[in-house]
Amino acid sequence: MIEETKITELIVRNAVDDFLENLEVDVVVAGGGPAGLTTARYLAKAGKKVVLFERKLSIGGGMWGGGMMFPRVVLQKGGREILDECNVRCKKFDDLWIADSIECVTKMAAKAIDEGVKIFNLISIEDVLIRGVQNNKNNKEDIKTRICGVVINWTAVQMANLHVDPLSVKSNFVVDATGHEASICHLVVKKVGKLNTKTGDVIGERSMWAEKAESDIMDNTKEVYPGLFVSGMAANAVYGSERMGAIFGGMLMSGKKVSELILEKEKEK
Ligand code: 48H
Repeated sequence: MIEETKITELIVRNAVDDFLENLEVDVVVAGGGPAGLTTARYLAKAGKKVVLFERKLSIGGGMWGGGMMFPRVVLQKGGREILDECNVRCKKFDDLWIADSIECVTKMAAKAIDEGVKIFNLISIEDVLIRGVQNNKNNKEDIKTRICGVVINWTAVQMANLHVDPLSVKSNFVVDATGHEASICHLVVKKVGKLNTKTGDVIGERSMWAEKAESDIMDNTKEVYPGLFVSGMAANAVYGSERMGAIFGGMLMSGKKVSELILEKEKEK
């Protein structure tokens, strides 16, 4: 017999259990676009406990739409190799590859989940947790602030503009993979302090120049504030580099790079 209240109980208990299991993690990834999915997948593969929060109903960010709704993305060699690991089929044209954007999102997400990434959709990161930590072990006065988690709420609460207080999740590191918006970096500037950019602020992205944007993104992928890293399009927005259009190799390579930087940082601890 299918009892309606049993369906309800199974859903609520299971979802709450998952939530409670992820209150303290190694890394929180903000945003489930190509950069966030790649970052999270590599970290989980390396054995880290990773949670990804996506504010929309579906993950995939700007990848679904390909280029101007033609469902294809272009990649260079480094990006194609990352897609290969997810069994995405690519066709080669000279030194570029092309892939179906829908196949990319679905297979990248499946691979990330298989590696152990926990994805929560419909949840927006609306603030960060900060703590003062001793910078120099010989000087108790030398304190620096560090990001050590995120403050979350249902996207529906934000959309309805309801006054509902949020909850939080602790982590060793947070990755801003929120795309053009760089929404976590913006809120850090507003509430916490200066980023390590030239102006201390989110500089903002520049007009399209694919070659330069794809090269800059690798330099821009780094720790932007203690405990906070930036990856994907957000990296170029934060550091004032160009946009690249529908070439996605940089997003994937940036996601891979940020995972390596975090793993190095974890070793230093
Ligand atoms: C939870 C959030 C929040 C928040 C935003 O936009 P994305 O696809 O970002 P990337 O960097 O993985 O990929 C960028 C690419 O899609 C793109 O736009 C390119 C290549 N543009 C080039 C050009 O010239 O235009 O994904 C970011 C995700 C989205 O799904 C957002 O919904 C989500 O982050 N997000 N999730 N809490 N505060 N803010």
